Amino acid sequence: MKISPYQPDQSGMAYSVGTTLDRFINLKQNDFPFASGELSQLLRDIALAAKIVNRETNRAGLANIGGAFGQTNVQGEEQQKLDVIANIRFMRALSKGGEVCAIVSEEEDAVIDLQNNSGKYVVAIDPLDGSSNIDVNISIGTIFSIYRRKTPLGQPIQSEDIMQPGKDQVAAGYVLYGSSTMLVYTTGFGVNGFTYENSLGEFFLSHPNIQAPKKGGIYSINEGLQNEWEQSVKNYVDHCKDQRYAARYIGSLVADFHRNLLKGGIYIYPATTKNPSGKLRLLYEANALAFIAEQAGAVATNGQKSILDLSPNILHQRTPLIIGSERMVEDYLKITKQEEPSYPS
Ligand code: AFP
Repeated sequence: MKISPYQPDQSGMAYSVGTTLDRFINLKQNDFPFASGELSQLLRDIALAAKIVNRETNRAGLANIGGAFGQTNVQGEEQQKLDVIANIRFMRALSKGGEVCAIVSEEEDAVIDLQNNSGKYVVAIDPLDGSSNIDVNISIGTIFSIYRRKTPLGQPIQSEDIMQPGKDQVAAGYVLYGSSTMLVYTTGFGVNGFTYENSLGEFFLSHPNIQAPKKGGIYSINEGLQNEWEQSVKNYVDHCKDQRYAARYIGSLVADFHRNLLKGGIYIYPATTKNPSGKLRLLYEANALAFIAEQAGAVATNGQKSILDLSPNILHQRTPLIIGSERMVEDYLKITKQEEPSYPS
């Protein structure tokens, strides 16, 4: 009888394409001999909730769960039914495991204190971003940031546990419910993307060690708001046109960001007359994407400072966001700094 030894896949072994998310998380945890496994469990909990939201999203057209819920959230935005469902799913997943002490959600007015003083982590989450796109079958996403609490375990949470700058994130990620569903995350050691295989119910590593192109050919901004921008932003957009960059804007932050991260590009949501501090939320939108961007070699700024250096003052704080390929953001800063800020009257 002929016996031949098994030849394992030599393509990077442990982290090769096709590794399941669970296995990847376990292998990464082994890199830290004193890791307790709580962050790993938290990431698994988030992945499970993402699978459930993915299922609900796919059924939205059939099951009458598209459309408005009939209430507005704390931002004054109309809540979609799936916003509410996604919020419930993530709240449940984050509260069951015991790793989390508090949650900040786009859909909740106040911080949710889980009354779990032994929980090490605080999570800030936008459970379903871009939800006004659900009814028209366009990609939507979930965005999350994870922080280690600052106050000692065993004590009630304090505002310093919640209001942390983005540079203190221990992990961040997003789920893109698109033509396929992807989970992309970082724990501060590079960015990895996992694609969901519906029939197997698993996320598999599909985009190891994502590196953003240093320069790209896409600019993403809501040009319908041009009359509300500062002159300096208009000058940059004119520069994009001079360069013949392609204009691409979905109106789902996760989808716009993901495309630009992989292909190279710049996403801009500037201050406008209606939203002088920008529209996007610092704690559960900008910070997570900025952490991922920087880990992938891209850049994120509010036009003055790095997003990750901003200290939040209020829970649902907004910020201008300019994020994307390094050289494009550099050009943005060069061009916009030549102008004094002045809103058109
Ligand atoms: P919704 O979740 O209310 O659809 O908000 C989406 C969002 O926060 C972000 O995903 C988009 O990039 C941005 O708003 C689009 O805003 P404009 O419609 O003002 O361009």
